[in-house]
Amino acid sequence: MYILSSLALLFGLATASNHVVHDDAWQPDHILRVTAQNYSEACTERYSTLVNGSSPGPELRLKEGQVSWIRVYNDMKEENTTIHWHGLTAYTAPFSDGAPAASQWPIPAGHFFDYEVKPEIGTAGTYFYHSHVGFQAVTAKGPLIVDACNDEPYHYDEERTILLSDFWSAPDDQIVAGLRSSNFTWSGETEAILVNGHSRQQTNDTGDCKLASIDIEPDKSYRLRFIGATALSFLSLAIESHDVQIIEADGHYTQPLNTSFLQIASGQRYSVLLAAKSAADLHSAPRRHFYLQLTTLARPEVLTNFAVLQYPTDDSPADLTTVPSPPPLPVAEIAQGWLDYELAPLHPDPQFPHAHEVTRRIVIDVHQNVSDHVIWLQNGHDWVETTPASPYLVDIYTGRLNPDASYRRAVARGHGFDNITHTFPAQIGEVLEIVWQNQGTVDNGGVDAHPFHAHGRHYYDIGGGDGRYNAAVNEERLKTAPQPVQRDTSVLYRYRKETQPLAPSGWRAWRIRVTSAGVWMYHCHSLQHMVMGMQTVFTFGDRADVLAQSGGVDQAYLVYGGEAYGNETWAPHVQEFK
Ligand SMILES: *[C@@H]1O[C@H](CO)[C@@H](O)[C@H](O)[C@H]1NC(C)=O
Ligand SMILES: *[C@@H]1O[C@H](CO)[C@@H](O)[C@H](O)[C@H]1NC(C)=O
Ligand SMILES: *[C@@H]1O[C@H](CO)[C@@H](O)[C@H](O)[C@H]1NC(C)=O
Ligand SMILES: *[C@@H]1O[C@H](CO)[C@@H](O)[C@H](O)[C@H]1NC(C)=O
Ligand SMILES: *[C@@H]1O[C@H](CO)[C@@H](O)[C@H](O)[C@H]1NC(C)=O
Ligand SMILES: *[C@@H]1O[C@H](CO)[C@@H](O)[C@H](O)[C@H]1NC(C)=O
Ligand SMILES: *[C@@H]1O[C@H](CO)[C@@H](O)[C@H](O)[C@H]1NC(C)=O
Ligand SMILES: *[C@@H]1O[C@H](CO)[C@@H](O)[C@H](O)[C@H]1NC(C)=O
Ligand SMILES: *[C@@H]1O[C@H](CO)[C@@H](O)[C@H](O)[C@H]1NC(C)=O
Ligand SMILES: [Cu+2]
Repeated sequence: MYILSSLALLFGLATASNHVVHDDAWQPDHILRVTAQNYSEACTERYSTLVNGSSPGPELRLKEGQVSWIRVYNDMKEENTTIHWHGLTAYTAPFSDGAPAASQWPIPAGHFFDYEVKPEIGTAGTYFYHSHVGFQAVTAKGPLIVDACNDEPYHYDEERTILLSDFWSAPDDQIVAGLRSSNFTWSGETEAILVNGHSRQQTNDTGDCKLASIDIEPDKSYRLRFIGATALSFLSLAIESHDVQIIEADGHYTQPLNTSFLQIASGQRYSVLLAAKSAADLHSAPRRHFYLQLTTLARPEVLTNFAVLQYPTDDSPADLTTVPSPPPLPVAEIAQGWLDYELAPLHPDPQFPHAHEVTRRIVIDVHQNVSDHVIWLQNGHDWVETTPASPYLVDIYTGRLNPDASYRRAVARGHGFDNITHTFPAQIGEVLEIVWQNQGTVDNGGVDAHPFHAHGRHYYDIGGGDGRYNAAVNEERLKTAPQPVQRDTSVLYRYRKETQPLAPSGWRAWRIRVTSAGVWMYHCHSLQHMVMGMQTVFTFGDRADVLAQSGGVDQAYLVYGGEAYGNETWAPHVQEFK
């Protein structure tokens, strides 16, 4: 490793970063290798994008306050890839958020990229990583756990990670082509709900797929980390004869909240405490395994799948090829607005932005329309990876995108949206209230639920409800509720299956202090909806704010396949920012 002191900086600014060649003498903290290959899940072989050869990929454990370098190899033959560290506020290093066309050029096939990831102090909790390109994240993902540098506030003997995902037998390219086609072809509903990559639909299925088994021991306490890494499914889950206590949502500790079930949407995470049964109680129980039952919510079809919570036994462990029928628990229905105005932060946050601090309210109407193809629109606009010619963050550094001019246009239009750059620009110091307003589809008034996810800093989730958002009414409701929790993904419920075209049918409201300069995607986390345009981009700060944070950057990052991206014969020229 040597320092490139002679490299000319693009903007002649003092820089906070070191210029380093990541050659053979340099070691990343973690390595992830992305491939595309045939892979069997749910008793079916499918051509899938995988991390380290499996789905989910390996669990990463990072420490809060500490920089980790994660090298991601794109070992595919044709496709681009990126990895997004879902839930981490990735503003300590530009280009490391993993959002193609927003914060970085994608990693070309045959290349690799070194991500600089630093979880902030106070963000210990449950996350995941996933590709942000096309439909790859249906399989290309894995758990990411941030460990605390000090004592955790809750105590437990052991922990288990439970990552939930979806399965389609059609490959990614076929699903994307169908969704983007003028001859629209829906992917179909999920064919299986996978628990840590395992699922079996029927006892009589042919193949060696099995139910997932989660081993626990009597008299111990467990932290179960649930990760909603589904592509589409919004799930209800419950464990036979075990109640749990929620202690964490999206990387933030909460006041303990007892519940007999969880609802978890694509992109959300919850940690719960589970007290295992005592040896004495188990002795009188009819069996030593209990089913975890998962049901899809708010979709035209209901799918119920299972996993097993297994206590030690000498004679009769659960047969993991037997699918319980009928389901041991009642099949769940949706609880609209679940935990809204109920979940409380473990410690109230003095930074919570109150109503009188709000500088701008941005209402984003979302609905589906059919033009030359079927699209999801935000205030009349769809956004997909190919919308900008080059990534916005790159354009801010090169001066091609002027967030200031974009901000002035957006404010003049009154929507908060700049229709030239297709961004929602915001200035540092603003306090935004962002309202996602659900509407019936233009053709038949259909309504869907959408898990909206924010990159960058988390927002305060100030609630949700039916109809159209009314700030005064919501403010009254907040007065009797605990302080809102911070989250990175929350559900825009639909409240009904259909209404009149464009009629308001549910809202979700967020507040955020604009502090971290950068380019942050705000989007529905359903992969199908993303492919159909349900994505937006916020830019925080102007060019000077971005440069003040990072210093100048090299050309190496500013072109597709540039010198910051390594390959078989090229050691990447990297800037280490923090
Ligand atoms: C992924 O696989 C590579 C080798 O293919 C290995 O070096 C690396 O440690 C693996 N990553 C994790 C997080 O296990
Ligand atoms: C993957 O499986 C399909 C059919 O299941 C087969 O046609 C194809 O050749 C396989 N691809 C590879 C790379 O093994
Ligand atoms: C990979 O990304 C580049 C830059 O965005 C784009 O031009 C190219 O078409 C992409 N390749 C594929 C196979 O999608
Ligand atoms: C449209 O898609 C359907 C379903 O995949 C297919 O049967 C039909 O042939 C397609 N039509 C055209 C014109 O491509
Ligand atoms: C498998 O079982 C399901 C119901 O559990 C039944 O509908 C189906 O016909 C069975 N398939 C075969 C091949 O026996
Ligand atoms: C929550 O559950 C725990 C453990 O079962 C119990 O001790 C506690 O009293 C419950 N709290 C409430 C508010 O019900
Ligand atoms: C829906 O799409 C049609 C066809 O592109 C267009 O004429 C109409 O204005 C759109 N309506 C809305 C509300 O977006
Ligand atoms: C942008 O919006 C303005 C005002 O709303 C409108 O006059 C203009 O035509 C729009 N431009 C584009 C490219 O959509
Ligand atoms: C590897 O990267 C270097 C530097 O960007 C580039 O000149 C070279 O063409 C790349 N090799 C391949 C095979 O893409
Ligand atoms: Cu959606």
